[in-house]
Amino acid sequence: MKIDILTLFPEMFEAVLKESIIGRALEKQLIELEFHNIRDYSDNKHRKVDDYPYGGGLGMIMQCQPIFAAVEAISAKLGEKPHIVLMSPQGRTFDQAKAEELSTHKYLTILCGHYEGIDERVNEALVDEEISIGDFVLTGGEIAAMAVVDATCRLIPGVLKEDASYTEESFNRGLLEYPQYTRPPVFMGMPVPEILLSGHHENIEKWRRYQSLKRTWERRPDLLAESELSEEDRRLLDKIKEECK
Ligand code: 4GM
Repeated sequence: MKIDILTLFPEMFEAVLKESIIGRALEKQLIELEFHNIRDYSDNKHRKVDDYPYGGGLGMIMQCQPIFAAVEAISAKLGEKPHIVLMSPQGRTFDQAKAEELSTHKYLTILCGHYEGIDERVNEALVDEEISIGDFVLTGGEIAAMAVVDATCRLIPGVLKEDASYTEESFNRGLLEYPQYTRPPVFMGMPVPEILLSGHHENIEKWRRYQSLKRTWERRPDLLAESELSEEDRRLLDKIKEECK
């Protein structure tokens, strides 16, 4: 998969995406990232990329011309039109299912906005979908784009040590994770739950499933409606609900 990123601040990405797991995936050429400075595509002698909004109002709007030119250059280099995503607070909220969908594209282009927004004709003519990482406003789309790139790239086969599909498509899917512990067994008087030290794998699996269900019920009951629950899960859930009365 290749991801092209259109931004006014390409330097913002470097420190974040060259690190750790994504950095290794880049080295192994499992993914390719290319950053494009929108300003480089401005046909204005002052490299201007924004202007005042028609009809008046506060702030500046990103102009069509540099963005159209950048997309044209990317498409020409790829030999086809990539799937184009605009990061924006007006988009559909990003989630794991969207990350999985994006990870199947050969060519993805992510457009980061700035200022008070982007000329709507960019949306109409170029953008395939608008994505938001949550209901809040950022000064630019870059931080949102980094979250999308990270969540998408870790799903590409070979990027994680263990295949993400192994943990994420397994039965824990759709529920919150159970609590985890590592050494030492007691830290500042706080012990690790005894069952995890017992070596009894069947009981450990049961305990973890119970903890996942409990957390999901307590913190994100909305997720339970979408998750696939077994008879045993429903029995455990009834017990959890009974206990918190
Ligand atoms: C307006 C239009 C994304 C503002 C396009 C971007 C929040 C998110 C911006 C833009 C952003 C988000 C820049 N703020 N919630 N600001 O994903 O890219």
